[in-house]
Amino acid sequence: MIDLMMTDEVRTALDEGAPVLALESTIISHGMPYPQNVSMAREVEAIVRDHGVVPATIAVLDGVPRIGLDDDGLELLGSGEGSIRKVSIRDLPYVIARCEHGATTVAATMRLASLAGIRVFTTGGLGGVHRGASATFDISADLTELSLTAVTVISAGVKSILDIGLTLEMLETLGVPVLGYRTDDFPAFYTRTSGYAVPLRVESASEIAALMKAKDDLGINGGISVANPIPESDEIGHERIDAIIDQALGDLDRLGITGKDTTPYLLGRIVEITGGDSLVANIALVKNNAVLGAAIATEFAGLSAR
Ligand code: PSU
Ligand code: MN
Repeated sequence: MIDLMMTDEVRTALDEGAPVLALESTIISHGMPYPQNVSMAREVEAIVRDHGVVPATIAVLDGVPRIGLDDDGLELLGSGEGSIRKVSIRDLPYVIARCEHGATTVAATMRLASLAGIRVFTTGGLGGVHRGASATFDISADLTELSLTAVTVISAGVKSILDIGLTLEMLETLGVPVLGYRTDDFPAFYTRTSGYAVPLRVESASEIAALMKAKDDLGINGGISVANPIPESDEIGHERIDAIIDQALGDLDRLGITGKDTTPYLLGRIVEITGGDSLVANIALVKNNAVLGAAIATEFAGLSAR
């Protein structure tokens, strides 16, 4: 088994069966500008602690998978963009073997969380099927990982830089429960609605924990996607964000950017075009997801203790 380096706080909580919530690091290194990314990471950890749950931000530093980071670790991830590789599943063995730093995507964070024994994980947005994927085959490994690894991932849905309809179809094919938290409409990150119906609606964290347990008891592999809409007060309207996303996608095409650089480029470009408004929304929805993630981790720890 690979050696994982855990903070004392995380190790103690896991030993005691106390709730732990995993947090991802690509969102820090490649999803937001410095220094807002580092303050976001610190604030999210504080929110999780305020809810009585131990936060475990996950990344690879000097080739060592880290489960829980100290302040210096967060600062390094946030400020060292060029030297920090974006690490999805396929990249994990590479950065570990080469003793490099890596910021983990949803897929890679899920896998490391699961190896550590953590079952609940909060992020901003999920990767998915990119627009035009019928030609490019660009489908995030986040989706395949959700079919394999038993971690519940709380996100604000899927950005319309992706093909939301195809992403939902793919999740159905992969057997992944997609739960809308108090919503009938699948959220689209900056907006509370996408126009696509949410496959399964839930009302509470305890309902989600019960569903996790039922899935375990059935022996069904894989994770769960919980879609939690951005708070109304932080939403960016459809009229505005749709046009901006189209503009950013046009710029992407013109520059010929493809593959793993696609999502980081689009996120950065959207921040530029909105004059920072998209960043404010992004930070708000991550905090909102952390609150729900902490509640689910608490409920699931309660069920497991019985
Ligand atoms: N969506 C966001 N912010 C992000 C990402 C997605 O709103 O930071 C990141 C996540 O780490 C996600 C990854 O796992 O992008 C997906 O990248 P790719 O499509 O290359 O798999
Ligand atoms: Mn991709």
